[in-house]
Amino acid sequence: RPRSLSGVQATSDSLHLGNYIGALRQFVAQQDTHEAFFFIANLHAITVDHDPAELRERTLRTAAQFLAAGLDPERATVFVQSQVVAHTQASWVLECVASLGELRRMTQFKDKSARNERVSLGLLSYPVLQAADILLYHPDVVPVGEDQRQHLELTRNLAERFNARFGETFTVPEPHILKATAKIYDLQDPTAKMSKSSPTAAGRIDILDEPKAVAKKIKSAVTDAGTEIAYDPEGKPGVSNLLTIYAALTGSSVEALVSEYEGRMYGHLKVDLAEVVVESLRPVRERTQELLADTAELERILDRGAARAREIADTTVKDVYAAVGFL
Ligand code: AQP
Repeated sequence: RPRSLSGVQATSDSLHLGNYIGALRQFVAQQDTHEAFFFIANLHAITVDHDPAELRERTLRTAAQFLAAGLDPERATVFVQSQVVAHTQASWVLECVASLGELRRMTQFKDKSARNERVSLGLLSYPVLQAADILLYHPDVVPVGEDQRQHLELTRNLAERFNARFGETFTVPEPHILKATAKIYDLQDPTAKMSKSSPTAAGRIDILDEPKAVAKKIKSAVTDAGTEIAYDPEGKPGVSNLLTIYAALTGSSVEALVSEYEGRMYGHLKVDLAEVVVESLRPVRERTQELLADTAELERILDRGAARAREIADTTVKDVYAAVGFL
């Protein structure tokens, strides 16, 4: 089986619909076709100011949402990043392979450093830790959203550079970005990606939102002054985003939806989509709440996941240390 690996940051109480469609659902699909490793990135979560109690809570909540969305700890290895020390060990070595210039050029660093008053060194080296996260497991594919393409490219470059200098050690991974769902947009600003850190929650649907709130957000989604329901991301970004979400959650094609809604109004599409989203998220929200009622069991699952992850990651670190000349 090919191996798949990806992670999600523990930076919010609830994942959003972009994380769910762009990442989580791909994870769930891959647990049957791949040897799958999915982790909660808590080391990455401290690159910007954070509250320790909140981080602890969010780590568990993110894990609960992984499982509630359908990840099965028997079929996929689900773990917390900080519990596998190899990630930080490999990261240091890769930091010495990466250059300051290439890290400064990362779009996410430029955005986030402009938004934060205090810019930590970790915010700059973040993509190197991400490269370590990935390369430790020799994955064949890394399922992510479009926003991660540049970091994936850096990971590939670092792997190639390391291999050229110190001998074949890392597998050069391929991104797995599903074109149709790679970028879900903000409902209030359909030219911006739906994001945990968007200024208002009105444009973002959280997995754990109450059904009423979900319906309200969809009904007030920004569209355009026209009336035709058509897929045209340039001219009709709002409507196109609604169609993308609808298609992703129901499995029907955008073309089929466009012909189904021919001659109908935006309001009809929104009412139906609200129903689709509410019903898709309902079981995930309910299961998350159940899982969070017994965090001891959740922590046991994560301990087992970390033990399995360590078996692979520790072996890679040994190879890396030997390759660079550590005793
Ligand atoms: N809008 C999106 N559409 C499709 N995929 C998305 N992802 C994020 N937003 C969208 C994918 O979700 C995975 C986990 O995200 P993360 O926690 O690593 O990413 P993030 O970039 O921190 O998420 P946010 O919401 O955008 O937070 P901020 O605003 O802090 O940057 C990744 O695979 C990501 O591609």
